[in-house]
Amino acid sequence: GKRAFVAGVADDGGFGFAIAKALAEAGASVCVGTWPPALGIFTTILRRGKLDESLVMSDGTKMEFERIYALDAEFDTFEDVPQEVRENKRYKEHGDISIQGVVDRMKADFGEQPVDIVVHSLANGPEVKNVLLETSRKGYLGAVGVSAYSMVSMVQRFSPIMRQGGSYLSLSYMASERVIPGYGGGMSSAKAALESDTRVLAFEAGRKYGHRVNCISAGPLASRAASAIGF
Ligand code: ZID
Repeated sequence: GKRAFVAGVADDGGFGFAIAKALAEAGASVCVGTWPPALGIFTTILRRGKLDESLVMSDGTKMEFERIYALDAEFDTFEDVPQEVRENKRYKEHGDISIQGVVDRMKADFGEQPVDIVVHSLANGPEVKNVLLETSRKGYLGAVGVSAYSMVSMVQRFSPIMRQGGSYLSLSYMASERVIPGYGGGMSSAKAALESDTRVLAFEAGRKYGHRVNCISAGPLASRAASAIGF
């Protein structure tokens, strides 16, 4: 069977959860990556059965996540994680929450080439509520770092542990191509970068590893992230 890693699942309301479920329905084992600040609540609601209804698959069985890894896609390696973040109460029990940290954990848990499908379903823009005209350099680079570079880093780091013929998917938004007021803080820039990077990464990772890289420009979904910005 195939194994998928879906980064960006912290409840049952977003694209990541829906994609994880569709992959499970198709017979894949599914591991997810969850942002440390959201991980405590996610595991609690899972444990208390609050997601049980959403977890029921079409054959009546309940989807199980094979693993839930703590992941902060702002960091490529543990060396990149600042001391104050390492010591933060939401982080310290999880150790290496970087992208490479998840890669290393998956190797330890499942062996040298444990994954076929990697889904990037995460984004964050600290200044998303600011129009671009009022976005700081820090806010802009923060949005691009978490929402776009994280995909570059994931393709770099997961490819050595991804089987031949494996596949990446990320999620974009049309605000990369057209002016959509309200999608600020450099998020429109991040999605433009993500889409361009998808083409370049598909070329490079296709040649180097035989892996595919795709990006879907999604329609509207009232996820936590979208609701937070009033979309
Ligand atoms: P979600 O809240 O389910 O997922 C986002 C996840 O990212 C959450 O679990 C966060 O905890 C996680 N996250 C944030 N920061 C980090 C970090 N540093 N490290 C690790 N994880 C982190 O929301 P979602 O399902 O909306 O988002 C999933 C993907 O879909 C993102 O890339 C979105 O940009 C993308 N997307 C969503 C929508 C939407 O409607 N929900 C649209 C397009 C793309 C969209 O906004 N018309 C109007 C709006 C839209 C489309 C059409």
